[in-house]
Amino acid sequence: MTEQQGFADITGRLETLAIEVPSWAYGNSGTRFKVFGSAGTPRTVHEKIADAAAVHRFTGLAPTVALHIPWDLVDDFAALRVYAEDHGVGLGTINSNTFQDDDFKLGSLTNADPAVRRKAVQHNLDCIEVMNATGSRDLKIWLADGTNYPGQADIRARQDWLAEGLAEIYAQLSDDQRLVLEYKFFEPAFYHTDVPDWGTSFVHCLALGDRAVVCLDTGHHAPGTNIEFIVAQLIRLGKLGSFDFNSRFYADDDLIVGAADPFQLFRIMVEVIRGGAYDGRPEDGHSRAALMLDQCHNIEKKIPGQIRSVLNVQEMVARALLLDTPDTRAALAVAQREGDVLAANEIYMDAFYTDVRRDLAGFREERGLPADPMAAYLASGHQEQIEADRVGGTQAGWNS
Ligand code: PSV
Ligand code: MN
Ligand code: MN
Repeated sequence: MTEQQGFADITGRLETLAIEVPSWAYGNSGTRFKVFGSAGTPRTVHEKIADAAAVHRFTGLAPTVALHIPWDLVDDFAALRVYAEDHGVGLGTINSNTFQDDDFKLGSLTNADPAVRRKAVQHNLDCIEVMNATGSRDLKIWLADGTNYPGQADIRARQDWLAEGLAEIYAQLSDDQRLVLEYKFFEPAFYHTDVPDWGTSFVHCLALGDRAVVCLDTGHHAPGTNIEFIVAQLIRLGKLGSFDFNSRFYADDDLIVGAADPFQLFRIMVEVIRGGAYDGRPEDGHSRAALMLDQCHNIEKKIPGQIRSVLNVQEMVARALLLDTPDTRAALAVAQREGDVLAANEIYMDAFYTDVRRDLAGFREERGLPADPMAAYLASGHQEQIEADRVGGTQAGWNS
């Protein structure tokens, strides 16, 4: 098999790649040490959506943008939907936020105080109202809930409260909406977290029903965790709902996906494809996993940062699809069956090492897109234009 033939085999599947970008990637972000301002940063939700639309225009890869509530709160979400569609993108996942209100200091859905739990449930119900107006399918819940000290709280009772709160929220979803429960092993809580791992997310989703699924954020695991194994297992169980893609060197770094470890991104996409969660074959019980980004661009420009991110995903998806062409799949199956460890590994690594960049440039051109979206964006004058236009007002930040 030559590289050229291999690439020709995957273009149809590559065309279906869609990556959801987060509105908060366009706002200023930083660490607890400093949030740096940058020229051209959006001042409104509308400007964040316009930036997301620019990423889609140059890459053809990012047709939807996720919102975070209340960071992206507006009076009229139906009008925001029309605004987004006029710009060529749709509104995607609605992320609820119960981690920036003083009332949630000791927990939200898991708080010992029933009044606080009620407030947390209500916020999520409000988010479902937003979804009804935006036409969004997914409500994504990530909880900062946890404790810092052993004995601080009844960690078992908190699981029961969590189950009750989630059930109340789930009951309000329509038949075509999903609850997506994200896990994270630590931070901001340092002793225990109430949804720390895929197993905990899984058991809550299982109790809720078919439309409750797990979100896997690639930055939310202990170093050395075999994430692609979790991916394979969740797909087997029919519970992998979505990804929050980013990359990390140490903790939840939220860096550009594929920047730290492109091979890990490849391995993850191999399992997504292998499990049917890339193409989605509902007749075989496979639904597509939503591929989202959850990143912050603390020091680099935001739109180019997002362009680089979606291109990195496209590149690793292409290489992973190469492993799934009929001949290669058959050869790998033979090597695995025969216990030929080195041959199997060589076939796998061959796909990873295949340089698809030239083929991807041609693929884009054939579809009326720039061969090199990053260069085209930088040459377009768009960045200079928004930097000149967006003076005055308050720049949107990670929390506004
Ligand atoms: C938490 O670390 C998280 O990954 C959740 O997805 C939040 O919604 C997001 O980050 C905020 O950036
Ligand atoms: Mn996340
Ligand atoms: Mn995170």
